[in-house]
Amino acid sequence: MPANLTPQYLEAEARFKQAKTTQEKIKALEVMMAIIPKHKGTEKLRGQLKSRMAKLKEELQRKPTLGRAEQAFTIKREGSAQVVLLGLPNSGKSALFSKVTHAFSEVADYPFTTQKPVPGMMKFENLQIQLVDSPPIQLDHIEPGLSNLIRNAEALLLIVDLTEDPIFQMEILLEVLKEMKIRVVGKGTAAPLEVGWASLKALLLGNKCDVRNAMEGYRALEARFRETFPILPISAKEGMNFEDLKKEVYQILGIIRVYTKVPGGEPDLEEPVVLKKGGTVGEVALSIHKDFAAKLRYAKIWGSGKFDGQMVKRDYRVNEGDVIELHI
Ligand SMILES: Nc1nc2c(ncn2[C@@H]2O[C@H](COP(=O)(O)OP(=O)(O)OP(=O)(O)O)[C@@H](O)[C@H]2O)c(=O)[nH]1
Ligand SMILES: [Mg+2]
Repeated sequence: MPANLTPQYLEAEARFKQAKTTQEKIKALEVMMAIIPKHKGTEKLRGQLKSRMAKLKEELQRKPTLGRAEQAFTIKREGSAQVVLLGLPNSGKSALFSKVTHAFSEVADYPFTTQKPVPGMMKFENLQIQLVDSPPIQLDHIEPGLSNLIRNAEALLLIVDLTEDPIFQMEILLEVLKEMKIRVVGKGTAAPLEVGWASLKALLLGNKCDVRNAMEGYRALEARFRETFPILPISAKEGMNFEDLKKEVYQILGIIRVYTKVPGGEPDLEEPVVLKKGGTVGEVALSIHKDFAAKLRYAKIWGSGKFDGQMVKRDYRVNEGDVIELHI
């Protein structure tokens, strides 16, 4: 007997696949279990969902046995995305972090100042993006927990000091990431991953561009990496290029913002619904409430449609800035 899964179910399943943390997986699975059609054809699948849920809950129970060091490296995601700052000692990670987030992380002229990850929020237009400052990368020692911290994030900022052989620093960063089985993707899309590997988008930042001769380092860095990474020169100290930095971070995250409104009302442009590029009307509804997604009949759309207020179905792919009126 065919399962005849509904689009709502498939959306919830897509969420499940995208979920990164155990908690997120449980949440998505709950939705799947609630809306899966209950008939003979889905019996086996329902059984599988149930045992998957049991395993996830068990996993959650087990979590507190993580080592202390690893616990310190577990940062709860807040805002629209989590972005981790990585770099060698003294490259200026904490200086940048403190300036853009206004959260506190000690800055000092000696290396290994930062010993634990520190979260803070960076405002970009109407979004809050979480940045995580991290301890420095070294060739001979990888902090336990760092790999997980990175894998749970959406993107990386690779920070190099332009006054200290930036190409060499970047090579070390890439080497250490490779050891952790983390592939960084700058420009373009990468080939499929091998089992056990993770892939993250990354932006390369050449810091301390306020220092004399730093731009020489930048030009060398650019010549070497411009084909593979988006690169920006910045000065954490002087706040140079911060606007471009925020825009680039938004770009590499691959997310879009849409706005919902009620019939006859105005959209709240301060409260975007954030989706992955390619997200659908159905996903917009799901992000509001699972019942909403289940009952959705159609939507009206302003922005990317052929005309204002055009009627679209749940599988319609929304675009950045669209205003959507959901009808149930
Ligand atoms: N001139 C200049 N100095 C900077 C800049 N950013 C950071 N610094 C200096 O570089 C030193 C290291 O800065 P931190 O922000 O502590 O570097 P970090 O990468 O967090 O260092 P660790 O925590 O040890 O890994 C400090 O003396 C900062 O004042 C910059 O843009 N320009
Ligand atoms: Mg630091």
